[in-house]
Formats: sequence, C-alpha cells, structure tokens
Amino acid sequence: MKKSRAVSRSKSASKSVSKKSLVGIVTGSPNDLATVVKVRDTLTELDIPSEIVLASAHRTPHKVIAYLERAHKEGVQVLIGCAGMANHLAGVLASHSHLPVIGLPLSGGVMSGLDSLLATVQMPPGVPVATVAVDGARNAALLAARILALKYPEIEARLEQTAKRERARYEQTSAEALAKYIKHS
Ligand code: AIR
Repeated sequence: MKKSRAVSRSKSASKSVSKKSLVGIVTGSPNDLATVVKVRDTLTELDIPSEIVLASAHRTPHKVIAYLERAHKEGVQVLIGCAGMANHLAGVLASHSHLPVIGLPLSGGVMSGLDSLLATVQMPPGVPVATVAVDGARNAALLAARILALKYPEIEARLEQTAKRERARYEQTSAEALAKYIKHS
C-alpha cells in the first residue's frame, strides 16, 4: 500500500523537509513534559523538526490562540495537543485551525487518563481530532509522521526504515523469549 502511495504521488507535489518546525506539540502543563518530550524524541529520530509549546486551553487560552497564529504563519503542518484531566486542548486547536490535529490524552489525576481520553476523543461532528492511546507519545509522533509522509518522500522512507528496525527487534525478542520459556518449561 505504501508503495502505491509513493508511486501515485506526483513529483511536483513532493517536497523537501525544511528546517522550520513541521509539527507543533502543545501541552497543558509543565508537569506533562516527561511524557511529551517522548513525542519530540520520536520526531527527532525521524528528522522531523518540531517544537513544544506550553499553553493551556483553560488556564492560558490566549496563548493557545497566539501560538496558532504563529504556527499558521510559520508553516507548521500538523498539531499535537497533549493534556491530562479535562483535556480540551486538542479540540480547541482543531476548532481554531484547518491543520490536522492529533490528541494525546495523558494519565494522572484520579481517573488515570480515562477523563482525558474521553474529553479528547468525543469531539462533535465537524471538528475532528485523531486521538491516540493514553500516554501514547510514540504513536502520536508516528501518526504525525505518516501525515507528513504524504507530502515528503524522505519521511516516508525513514518511516519504512524505522518500521523495519522495530519488526526485527520484535522478532529477536520473541525468539529469545521462546527459547527461554520453552527451555525452562
Ligand atoms: N490541564 C491544564 N489545563 C487544562 C488541562 N486539562 C491539564 C494538564 C495536566 C493536568 O491538567 O495538561 O495534565 C494537571 O495540571 P497541573 O499543572 O496541575 O499538573
């Protein structure tokens, strides 16, 4: 499927990755950063420039809007909204932007992320947010990369290499686990 996508993409439509941030990662609290930096780490692994911005839909909504204005001007192409508890950040990003928005619900609080998951995923028709798992930082980054890969062939190639490496690691771990448990059973 990936092959046909690469083939069907016209040469004039494909672009080179710029140095400017292609992904804007917005998060609701400095206390979220331990998880949110993993989004950035995965994007960096794929050579995708990104930025992390601290802005809360509830505490500093003006900052969310100000960031969006800058992001639109500077050519950010995918937004990731991360927050815990009553997570309205991704939804607010999607309601003020035409860009694709990924919601990353975070755990924490008495509901361990279920509150954030439901607040992120249950968007009304017309305002789409693609929601990943609670604390699913790596998938948030990989999904952003897949969106960008539609336009940038080099990102598609890096994604393919990463998937190949991860499959090989999985096969090796599986073989080791089987050898260990079958020997001891
Ligand atoms: N939050 C911040 N503004 C709106 C929301 N939903 C989230 C943060 C954090 C949680 O509330 O993203 O995950 C608790 O924030 P804090 O700063 O009290 O730790």
